[in-house]
Amino acid sequence: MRADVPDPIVMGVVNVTPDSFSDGGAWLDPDAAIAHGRGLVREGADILDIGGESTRPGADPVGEAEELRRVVPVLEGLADAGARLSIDTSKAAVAAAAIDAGATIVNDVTALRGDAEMAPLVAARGCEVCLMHMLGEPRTMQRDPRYDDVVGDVKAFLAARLAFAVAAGIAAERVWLDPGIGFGKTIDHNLELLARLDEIVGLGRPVVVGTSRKSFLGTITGRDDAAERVPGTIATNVLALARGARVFRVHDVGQARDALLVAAATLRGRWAPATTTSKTTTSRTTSTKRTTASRPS
Ligand code: HH2
Repeated sequence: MRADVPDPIVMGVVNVTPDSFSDGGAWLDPDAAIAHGRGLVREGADILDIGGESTRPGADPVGEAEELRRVVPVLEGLADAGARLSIDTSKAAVAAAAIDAGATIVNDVTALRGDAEMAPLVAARGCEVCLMHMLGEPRTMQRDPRYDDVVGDVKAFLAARLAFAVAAGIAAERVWLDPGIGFGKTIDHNLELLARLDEIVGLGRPVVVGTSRKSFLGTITGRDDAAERVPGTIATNVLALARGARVFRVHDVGQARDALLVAAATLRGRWAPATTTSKTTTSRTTSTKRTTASRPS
């Protein structure tokens, strides 16, 4: 098989939260979060996705002032880190402050449904926006989720949200789409979405996948400790790449990046050597940085 595979884009997760499912509390201190983000860039992150509110199943919402207090110093501290910055929020005021601090991507897990000011903000500021599918809301989303056909339903939802964004003045070229793995989905739903991801890719926009360390991987492999779910994460990333996904949201950047580069080279039947630039401090592997653009069209 030889395929025209675009360069995978690695989005490293920086959770500035006390309660994220896999690393809650680890980076709540701004200096620790900034050091972590810089480490992810050394590991090869093209984008850093900074979030101040957990969306894990059952998570309680966070107030705007607290979310701002968590993320703004971290964004400011990472503005010169060497990666594009993404803000993981559904609040327009948080997104606006993040854009002022250097973010150029808004990752909205409500797909512009959570705050009526979000679509006009993204349109006016000209940033990229990731629109994610979620059934229900984080507090209740894992209570017996049901679909007619999960892939058809998620695809129709994303098409409708893309149309909404465009009608609100957001250029279609700036919209990324995400099936929302784990957001109101059973294990079977997640696997079906990954197996048929090419149907979501068929919408013609860059597809983001966020499987990293998620609980369905732990259930399949018997790994209760989220940090031990990296091989499972990588398996899903490589399969998603083969089905056309473009952006990979991961906690373990160096390992995912290496797997994606080798998988992309294999699918293409050609490769280019990456340049070793530094050793990472966070995962003890040799880190390299590519020079590819991280702005999909
Ligand atoms: N998953 C999480 C958060 N944000 N954004 C997108 N676009 N896609 C995802 O799959 C996605 C996301 C959940 O992961 P994490 O941030 O590690 O956990 P928490 O929400 O508990 O902070």
